[in-house]
Amino acid sequence: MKKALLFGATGQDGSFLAELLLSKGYEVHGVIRRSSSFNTARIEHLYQDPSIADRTFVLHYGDLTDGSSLSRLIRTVKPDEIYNLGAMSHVKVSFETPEYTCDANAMGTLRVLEAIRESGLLCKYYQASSSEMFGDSPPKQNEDTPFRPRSPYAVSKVAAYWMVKNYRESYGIFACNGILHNHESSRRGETFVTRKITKAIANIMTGQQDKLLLGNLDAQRDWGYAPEYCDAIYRMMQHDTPDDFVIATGEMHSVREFVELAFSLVDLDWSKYVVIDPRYFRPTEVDALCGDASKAKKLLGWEPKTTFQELVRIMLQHDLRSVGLSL
Ligand code: NAP
Ligand code: F7E
Repeated sequence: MKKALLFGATGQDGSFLAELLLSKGYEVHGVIRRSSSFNTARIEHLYQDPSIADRTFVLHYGDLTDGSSLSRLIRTVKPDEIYNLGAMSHVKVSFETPEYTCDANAMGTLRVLEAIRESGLLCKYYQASSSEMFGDSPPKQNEDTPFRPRSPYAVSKVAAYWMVKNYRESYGIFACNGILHNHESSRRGETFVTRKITKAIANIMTGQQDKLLLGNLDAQRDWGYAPEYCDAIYRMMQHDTPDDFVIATGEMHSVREFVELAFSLVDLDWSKYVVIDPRYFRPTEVDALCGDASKAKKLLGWEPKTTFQELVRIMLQHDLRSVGLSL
């Protein structure tokens, strides 16, 4: 039985990846942070009691800012594969907490790579790189597009990306960068724009909210469906050579289009509810991200399936159901 160690297990992608690895027969070790409130909602359905002798899902406390916890975990779990999905992942918040963002995202990556090197384990490593690294490099972005990061988050991810490449080249570690464009689901954090919109519509429909405050409606993103992107992550780690891959749908839509479509599905006029609030503008914006995933298609046989229209419907349906409504 293969063992996987998963940083960011409580996040959107971590929860889907844990499900995928368990379905493939892995023993999955998830790393969680101590929090004053519960942060395990997305993986509660996977929980296995510690008294189960042959349990396949095990949670450990750890933190990417705590090097000794990382070394200890790698030494004791002895994973075959490490997936580093842990990060301070909110671009706007990274402008407020730049030092912490770089510590967790860039130094955190270095700490894990160094712990692998020092352990001498032959274990594979996946890095959650991001399309944000492309910044204002025009679309379509592929593996050869220059990085022009526009936020502390993006800078931290660029540093981590190069660290991964350096450890691959210097020490022969099987280490991959997945350069994923935006991917969403019903488990998306509620402060990211897509989920903020679908949650707000459910609240508006039940009279719990009357306005939706948003920032830049003109930004364009390439939005895919998170479970499919986790399948791409897994495929990268099973490929015969370690490599870097862009994962994307190749289709771009504006925030305004997302808003229009989501409100139209419940027959509401979005312009009556949406208010532009400059607090949600970013000091520097990334205007247009759209990926070219032809390398992943060719080498991994990966292709996106869920369309933009289906994605909006899936997310909205979930949030409506949670308040007793349906499309
Ligand atoms: P997410 O929902 O925000 O999850 C982030 C995870 O990282 C959570 O489990 C979080 O724990 C954990 N974490 C945060 N700081 C940590 C620290 N100091 N030590 C250990 N764990 C820490 O993000 P996601 O959408 O699943 O994305 C997964 C990864 O892919 C992230 O690295 C993100 O930057 C990257 N990415 C995401 C997208 C996207 O569109 N979703 C695209 C490209 C790249 P808590 O639950 O305790 O907060
Ligand atoms: O913003 C605009 C905002 O926060 C998308 C992360 O997963 O994907 C994500 O980063 C766009 C931006 O995602 C609001 O200005 C307008 O242009 O949903 P978002 P993001 O910044 O693209 C990348 C690939 C990652 O790697 C990140 O980890 O929407 N926008 N109004 C707004 N954004 C938010 N959050 N809230 C608003 O009210």
